[in-house]
Amino acid sequence: MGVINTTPDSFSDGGRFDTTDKAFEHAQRLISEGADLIDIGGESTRPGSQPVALEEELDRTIPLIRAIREISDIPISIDTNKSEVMRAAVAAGASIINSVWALRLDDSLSVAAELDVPVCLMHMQGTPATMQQNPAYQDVVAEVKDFLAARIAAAVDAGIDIEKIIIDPGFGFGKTIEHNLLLLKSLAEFRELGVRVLAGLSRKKMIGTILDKPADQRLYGSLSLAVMAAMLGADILRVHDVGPTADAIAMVRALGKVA
Ligand code: 8Y4
Repeated sequence: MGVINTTPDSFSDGGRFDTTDKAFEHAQRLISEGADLIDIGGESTRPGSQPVALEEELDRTIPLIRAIREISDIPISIDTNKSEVMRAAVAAGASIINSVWALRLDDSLSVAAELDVPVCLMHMQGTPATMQQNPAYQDVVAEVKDFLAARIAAAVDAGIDIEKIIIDPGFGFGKTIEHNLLLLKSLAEFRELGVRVLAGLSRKKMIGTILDKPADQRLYGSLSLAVMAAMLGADILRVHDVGPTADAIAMVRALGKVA
């Protein structure tokens, strides 16, 4: 899964068209590098980030989804927590909902069920604004697993087909570096919940902390974590660097093909 950020500060200081245009070019690049799906988000969920207004989020994502749909059949996931954005994105051609709130906000669970598309349910402790202030767990793996089991049950109850559910431990979302490492080490356990597992580790702070490097120098650290996650059974990797990750994962796959 290749990541496209549509927040203006991450791409340009120009207007809306400029931002959408650059995001579209980036999408074309990710597709050419071998992405199997593309994640589009219009609301920053970085630590400390503030919510974005509905109209702004729609403006950032919907024209981009339409533009990608005109050139490719690649599945598009919409990273949003607003049911209005879910509806508009699916109408525009998105086919997966990525919810860092695990569909806990407003009517998002029932709307996702109604839209009848695959959903990614992610664990987060707290809210994006405050989650990194004091992350605390008794047993991070057990608690994240219990949370995801409960959200799978809620989604199935709401009418979402179990085959359409993807879970994600939510690396960096209300977790210290030690919590993140414990979750990664135990990633294989999440498969016991019986649905596909997504891991988002690319360029994250844990890499920066361990390597003492800024976000633009975290490629090798990201590739190392992508290989580990793949070997531990992750089905989908959410990454910024699609081409390099595709090579790294092709090597993991080769290992899986020999006795
Ligand atoms: C540099 C670049 C440093 C990006 C940090 C970041 C996940 C996610 C995000 C994830 C799922 C991010 C929307 C955070 N992470 N969705 N979204 N899983 N399902 N930070 O791990 O990429 S945004």
